[in-house]
Amino acid sequence: MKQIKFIFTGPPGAGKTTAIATISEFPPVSTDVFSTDGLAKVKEKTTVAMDFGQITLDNGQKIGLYGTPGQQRFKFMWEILVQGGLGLIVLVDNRRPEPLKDLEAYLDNFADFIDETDAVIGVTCSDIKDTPSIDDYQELLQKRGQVFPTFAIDARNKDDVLFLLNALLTCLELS
Ligand SMILES: Nc1nc2c(ncn2[C@@H]2O[C@H](COP(=O)(O)OP(=O)(O)OP(=O)(O)O)[C@@H](O)[C@H]2O)c(=O)[nH]1
Ligand SMILES: [Mg+2]
Repeated sequence: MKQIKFIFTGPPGAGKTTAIATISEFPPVSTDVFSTDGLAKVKEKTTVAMDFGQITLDNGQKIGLYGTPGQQRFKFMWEILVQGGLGLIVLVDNRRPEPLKDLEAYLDNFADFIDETDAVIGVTCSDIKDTPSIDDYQELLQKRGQVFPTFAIDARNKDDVLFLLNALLTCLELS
């Protein structure tokens, strides 16, 4: 059975590297380096190229888990990473000043890929800041005519990340 490829994207600190590490069946390949810019105040390290992990479903299907860098300056990697991808997981960090705008920016940046595939959205860090609410995200998506499943998740929690993954598999009719 051929491995399928899912891509995790979203702003810096949203939890892409963490989510992949949480569910990968082997320690993921990581390209994190110490942050040298403003992000250093928020977290020590940032992804400069990609994350790569893997999970095998009960039916034997292997899913490659690819994480993009969040920072705009590594945007050139995004197009490379989506090649051959089957679905997109957008993580949004509710702690950031304008999470709804973050979501819009990532949906716009990955618009071509989403047109060909499908997406789900995970809102992280709602334990720290509970606004915007999931209803606010859904309202925005409805306005855009892009009604993707949206859930509050903690990227450190295996069940939460698996739930998101399963939602994407269901959308793609792979489960
Ligand atoms: N409190 C809280 N912390 C979270 C949650 N989800 C993730 N985190 C933490 O947020 C941070 C996310 O960091 P990364 O996984 O490196 O984020 P990233 O999206 O890969 O960031 P870049 O590679 O810089 O784009 C980690 O310190 C996680 O432990 C959550 O739901 N609640
Ligand atoms: Mg990362």
